[in-house]
Order: sequence, then structure tokens, then C-alpha cells
Amino acid sequence: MEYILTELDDKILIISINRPEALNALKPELILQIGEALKKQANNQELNGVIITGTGEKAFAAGADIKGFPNLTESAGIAVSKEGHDVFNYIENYPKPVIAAVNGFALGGGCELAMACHMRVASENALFGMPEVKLGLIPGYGGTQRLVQLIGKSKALEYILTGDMINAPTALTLGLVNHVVTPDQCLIKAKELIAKIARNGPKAVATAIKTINSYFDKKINGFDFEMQNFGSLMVSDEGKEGINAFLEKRKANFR
Ligand code: CO8
Repeated sequence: MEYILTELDDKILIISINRPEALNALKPELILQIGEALKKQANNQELNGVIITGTGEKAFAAGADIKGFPNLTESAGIAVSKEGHDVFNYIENYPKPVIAAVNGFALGGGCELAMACHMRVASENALFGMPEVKLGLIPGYGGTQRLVQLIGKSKALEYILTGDMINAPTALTLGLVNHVVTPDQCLIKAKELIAKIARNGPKAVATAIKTINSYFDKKINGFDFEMQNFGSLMVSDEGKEGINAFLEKRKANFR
């Protein structure tokens, strides 16, 4: 069964989580389907970026599907958590910008999915939160790590330990989201960001994503990695074109 809708709209892959009757709760198969949809387009040179959103007006995703939890053994719980981690890591390292357009609830796994994206555009009615402790659990799709990265340890501890929801203006102040817009502007703003990024060198964009992510990879020295990547971009066709275009006072032609 398909739990997501996908469409290619003006060089943007739009993935819509499509379980509005369950507030788009994330079944494990649904998360795998998101991963598959991304993999299918990973080598599409024409693709400018990806938007992940939820169908309906109430939710981006209200978390992992709690109704499937009672069937899980400890090892199955670990395995399902790992499957989610693998997909969310894939999103985080995707070479094209991936933006979450968050309309309504983004709780638990839904918030974790939004945090794995490179940026978040929230509608005014968005509500974020990590309510797992209320279920006697902790975040299991990377939330303990990514919330700290995005808003700092002190606030992450507060929101994960209380399970309190975070409204859109607060999320903006905390740095959890990039923009807050009216509900009808949510997709439009996400598309605008992708279009703006698409004017830049695609290799540079992909390398910037990889290099920024290296900050959080304990096995990599991010400064060394940046120097290496800077050097190889300088001598790349794309780097030469961007530099020449500036010197010749013309617009760069990256594609
Ligand atoms: N899972 C399954 N079904 C859900 C979920 C969910 N997370 N959230 C909502 N639904 C369902 C409801 O059960 C209901 O369906 P039904 O009528 O058939 O029972 C329907 O969606 C509508 O929900 P409500 O009637 O509850 O709507 P309200 O507007 O009254 O409330 C809330 C909205 C506040 C969002 C409420 O639904 C809620 O609290 N939902 C649960 C939020 C939550 O706890 N999320 C975290 C889940 S745990 C998690 O995400 C862990 C991630 C890591 C997993 C690791 C591997 C397993």
C-alpha cells in the first residue's frame, strides 16, 4: 500500500505523507517509501530539490504510528528505529535541498522527520514537539541528537523532558524552523527557497550540505574536510565557471 503521494512539479519532487485520517502517523513502511521516492530521483540532474509535507490541514505527521507499537519486541523496536535512522540520515545527506513544509502537528517522529530535512518552513498553525516521554519512551528517530543540534542542549532537554509542544513563533525564535508563513504560503515559500538555491552551482550546494553535516560527524575533522572540498571545487568546471562569470561580469551558467 502507498502511504505517500509524489509528484514532480517544476523540477521539485513533492512528497506528501498521505494518512490524514491518522494525522499522517508514520508507519515504518511509510518511512521506507519516502526513502525509495528520494532514491528514485537521486541521479536526476534536472531535479532542483525536494519538499516533504503532509496532506490535510491538521498534520505534517503526528509521530510514529503508536498503534503498531504493542506488536514490537525489543529487537524489532531497535530494528524499526534503525530503519528510520537510515532513511532520515539519507535525507540529511541528500545532495539536493530537502525542505519540510510543516502544516499542523509535527510531533515525535514527525518532528524528527522535519528535523532531518535541511530546512523547515512552518505554517502559522504548526505545532512541534517530542512527546515520547508521555508514552514512557524517548525519541527514536534521531530526535535526541538533532533537536540538540538545532536548538541547543538546554532547550532540547526542556522540550524532550516535558513533552511540551512548541508553537510556530517559538520554533522560529529557537531556530527550529527557518520561516513561518500563512498556511497557503507554506509550499510557495518552500518552492521559492529551492528556486533560489537552484540558481547556484549544484556541485557547490551538494558539497556545502556534505561539509556542514561533517560538523556533526565525530569521525571527521570538519575544518580539514572544508579545506579539501573548497580546493576541489575551485578547480572544478563549476567553480571555474562561477569565478569566470564574476570576472567577466556575466551570469554564471552552471547547467
Ligand atoms: N499514531 C497513531 N495514530 C495516531 C497518532 C499516532 N502518533 N496520532 C494521531 N493518531 C490518530 C488517532 O488515534 C485518531 O485516530 P482514531 O480516531 O482512529 O483513533 C486520529 O489520528 C485523530 O487523532 P485525535 O483524535 O487524537 O486528534 P486530536 O486533534 O484530538 O489530537 C494529537 C491530536 C494531540 C496530535 C493527538 O492525536 C496525539 O497526541 N497524538 C499522538 C502524538 C504522539 O504521541 N506522537 C509521538 C509518537 S511516538 C514517536 O513518534 C516515536 C518516534 C520513534 C519511533 C522509533 C521506532 C518505532
